[in-house]
Amino acid sequence: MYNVREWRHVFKLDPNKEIDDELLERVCESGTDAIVVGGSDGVTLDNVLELMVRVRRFPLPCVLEVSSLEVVTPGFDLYFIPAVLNTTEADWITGLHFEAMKEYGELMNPDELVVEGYCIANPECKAAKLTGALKRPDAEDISAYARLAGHLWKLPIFYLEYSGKYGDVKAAQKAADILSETKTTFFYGGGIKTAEQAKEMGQYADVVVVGNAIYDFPEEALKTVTAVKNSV
Ligand code: 1GP
Repeated sequence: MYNVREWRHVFKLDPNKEIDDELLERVCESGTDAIVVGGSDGVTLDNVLELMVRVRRFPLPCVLEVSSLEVVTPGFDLYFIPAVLNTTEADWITGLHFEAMKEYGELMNPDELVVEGYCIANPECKAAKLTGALKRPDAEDISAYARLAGHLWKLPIFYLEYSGKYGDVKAAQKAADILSETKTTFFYGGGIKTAEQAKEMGQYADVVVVGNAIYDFPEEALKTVTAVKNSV
């Protein structure tokens, strides 16, 4: 069984975006610790399955980040289940999770399920609009959400999500301090376009997530793996 605590870097691939075989091979052989399949828009069972089969040819963990019940399918190593800490809509905290347990609970292997406590810090991103996380948390709020995830709920993952926008490094540093005393793994994702940014966030986050840059700036995105792994 894979242990996210040992990871430093992951690439998040969007099933709704095109990636050719050559780039996919370079991404999967880059030394990244895992591929997370997930997105907020146009994610279907068909495009999830297609991407899973292509990633599966490579010997690294392949994770589905579940954004809707329709795309849940066997075949992934792990299933990341987001619970949005800073939403006002209960559906995104326990509502959809309850439906999933009711519908598929008996079929699921609990060892493969990993809850991510999401703090969505960029209210302009699609995930924020979709889940009703519309108030921008400041650094103090982010610290409180980190405590909520790490100290109170003791979740496996705290995910500071700035999707599409590079985040507040000081806030990440404070969250890292808080979570260093816990068993919660700190994921940072959002707006990483360069190796320098990856290295900067990699000083604080346990795991740095790189998404859009794979499609927009592939050469630079590939350099983020070594940058994170060399950051301390
Ligand atoms: C999105 O955190 C990930 O869920 C990565 O964000 O696409 O901005 O790299 P970017």
